[in-house]
Amino acid sequence: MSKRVIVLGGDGFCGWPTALHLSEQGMEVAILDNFVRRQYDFELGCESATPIASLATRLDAYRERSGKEIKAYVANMLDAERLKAILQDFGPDAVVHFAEQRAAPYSMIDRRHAVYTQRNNVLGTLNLIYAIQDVAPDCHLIKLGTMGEYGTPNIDIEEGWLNVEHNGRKDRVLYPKSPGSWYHLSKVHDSANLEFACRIYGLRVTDLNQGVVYGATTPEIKVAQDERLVNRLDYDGTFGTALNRFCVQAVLDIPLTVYGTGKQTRAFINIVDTVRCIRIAVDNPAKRGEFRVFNQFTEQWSVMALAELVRKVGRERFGREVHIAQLENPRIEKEEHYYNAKNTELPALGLDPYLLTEDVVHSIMRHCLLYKTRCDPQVVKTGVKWKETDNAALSGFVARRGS
Ligand code: NAD
Ligand code: USQ
Repeated sequence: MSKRVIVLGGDGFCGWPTALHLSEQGMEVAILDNFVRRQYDFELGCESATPIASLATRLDAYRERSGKEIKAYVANMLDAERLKAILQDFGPDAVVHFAEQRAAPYSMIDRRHAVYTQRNNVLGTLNLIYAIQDVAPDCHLIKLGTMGEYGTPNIDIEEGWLNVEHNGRKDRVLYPKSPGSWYHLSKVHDSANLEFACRIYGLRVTDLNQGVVYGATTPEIKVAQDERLVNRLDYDGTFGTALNRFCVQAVLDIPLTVYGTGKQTRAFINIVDTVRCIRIAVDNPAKRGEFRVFNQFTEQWSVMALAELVRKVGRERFGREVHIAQLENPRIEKEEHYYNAKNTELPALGLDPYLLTEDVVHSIMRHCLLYKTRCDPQVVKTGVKWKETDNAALSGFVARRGS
């Protein structure tokens, strides 16, 4: 019997390629999404660099190409009754939960966006805990957390838990968290709620603390060569993330937007490995009552080292002179810090990391070049400053008119 997996947030950047990958692996897959990610683009006046088809068109295209069906449920995680009915209808062995507002800058725009983010993420996950407990108590919840939950502590980052000795006594406690945005905090709250649900209801949960994801294409999308399956690629100042933004900036001949010194170090993972990690988690469920945490990243990079890599590939492979702009950092974050995070659990279960090389940057930049004429240089600017409590009033249309 093939496993039944529902991908919550399956219309998004990580969710769509994950749904395709799991289906190609022979699993019965369904997607739940309310398309709010597409709505944020309307709000911010930007859109994916790639032309993303509607979910209905994506699923038709996939059916035509593979002969396989992915079921779609249009629903909001905040609608607890509908969420429960969907889980009852589909009967999942595993739930993969991507369905949250995921941009740190978006959560820092103003009070309204902070409240929206925490409400959407924390209450959505709480509804899910209850739905699973009510109608699918044995199913495995695979929840996307983030490496940013830990912040940048001056000690090694463990995988979710920390063994401590205090006043002569020992215990195993959840690793202390010090995140850097209201968004990252929403993930911390989720993790605490999920650990509680495992203890009280005996849920089985894998919390995947994922690093920054780069790239856009996975083998399932590439092989099909059908533009209706293309994944989204965000490059704007609110939802765009470091390396993908730099690749788009390089092809647009805009200086790369390194914030501050660029010595900030983060954990990174290619989208190709994101989908593999999810499959590994599905194939190796947590035990009943277990709150299991994996750090889902493959390598650590400083922001400046990424920019230097893009500059080198731009010059040597594309003959482009790529400039690096060191901008005043709009965020409040340490720019020089210790960073050493563990990531041994997923490789121990079989992850063979697909690492970042000049060839990988070359292929991302080639992908960006295909869609260069769709990209708006204005959208690259960042408008959200951590210290301002009302970015919306300051800059009007946040993403487009920032400094
Ligand atoms: P995304 O915004 O592209 O996708 C999230 C999807 O969830 C969207 O399609 C959105 O419409 C949907 N969604 C949001 N709230 C919903 C709700 N209330 N009801 C139904 N659907 C809802 O984000 P992504 O980049 O694919 O990230 C997926 C998950 O992975 C997020 O939880 C994010 O925090 C986490 N993550 C992402 C990255 C990254 O670099 N992209 C890194 C680490 C962790
Ligand atoms: N940065 C720049 N220039 C840019 C964009 C970012 O220097 O143009 C810097 C930021 O200041 C930060 C680092 O790059 O130090 C990472 O920022 P990011 O925007 O690439 O990623 P982040 O805000 O951390 O969020 C992204 C995803 C989020 C996920 C997180 C994983 O949007 O969903 O949770 O990566 S992690 O960073 O491990 O928490």
